[in-house]
Amino acid sequence: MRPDNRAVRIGIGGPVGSGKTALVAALCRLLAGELRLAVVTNDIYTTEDADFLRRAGVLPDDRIRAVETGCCPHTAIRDDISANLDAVEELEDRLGPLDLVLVESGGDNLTATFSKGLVDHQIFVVDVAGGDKVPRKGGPGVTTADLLVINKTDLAPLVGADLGVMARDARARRGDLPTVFLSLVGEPGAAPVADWVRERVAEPHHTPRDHDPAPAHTHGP
Ligand SMILES: Nc1nc2c(ncn2[C@@H]2O[C@H](COP(=O)(O)OP(=O)(O)O)[C@@H](O)[C@H]2O)c(=O)[nH]1
Ligand SMILES: [Mg+2]
Repeated sequence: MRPDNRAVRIGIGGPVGSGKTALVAALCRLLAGELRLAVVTNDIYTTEDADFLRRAGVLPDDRIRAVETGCCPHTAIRDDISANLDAVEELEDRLGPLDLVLVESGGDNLTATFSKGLVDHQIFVVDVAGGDKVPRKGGPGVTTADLLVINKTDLAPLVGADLGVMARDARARRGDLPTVFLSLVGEPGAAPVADWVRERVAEPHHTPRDHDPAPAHTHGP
C-alpha cells in the first residue's frame, strides 16, 4: 500500500484509433493478477471503450468506470477534470485501497495532455499507421509524456513507415524520456509497458498532485 494510501494514477492519451483501449486491455491482462487495479475510460457521447473492456473480460465490471465527457476530450482530462476525479475517487472509495488506476483519454489529437491534478504519470500512444512523421511533428503528448508508445509496428511494412526514422525523431523530441515500440497483436505485446507501469507503482513516493493551473485550451494541429 502506498504511504498516502492512494493509487498511482496513470493517464493514457493519444489520437483516436492509436490503440489506447487495446493497451489498457493488455495491461489489465498482464497486471490484474498482481496489482489492485481499476480503469476509467473517457468517450464523448458513448461508453464504448468501457463496454469493450467489459466484454473482453479483462477486469470485473465494477472496476471499470466510463466518463461521458460530452465535450472535447482534452477538456475533461486537462481543463475541467472534476468528472474524471470523481470517477477515480469513487472507484478508490468503493473498491478499497488500489495500487493503480488507469485513465484512458477520449481519442484526441497531438495536443492532448492530462492535468497533473488528475494523473501522476502520462503515457502517450501514437501508431505507425499515422505515418513516420508523427514523432517529428511533436506536440506536448509526444514531447513531454513520461512514456511514448509507438504502436502497431506490425503495420509498418504495409504503410511504409520507417521505424528507424520514428526512433530518431522521438529521441530528438524527447531527450532522455523513454519511447517503446509495440505491436499489440503479437508477442511480447504490452510487456515492456507493463514493466514501466510496475516501476511507477513500486516507486516509494510520488509527489502529491498539486492542482496545477490548467494551461490555455488549444485546438490543433
Ligand atoms: N494491427 C494492429 N492493430 C491494432 C494494434 N493495437 C490496436 N489495434 C487495433 O486498432 C484499432 C483501434 O484500437 P483502439 O484500442 O480502439 O484505439 P483507441 O481509439 O486509441 O482506444 C482496433 O481495431 C484495434 O484492434 C496493433 O498493435 N496492431
Ligand atoms: Mg479507446
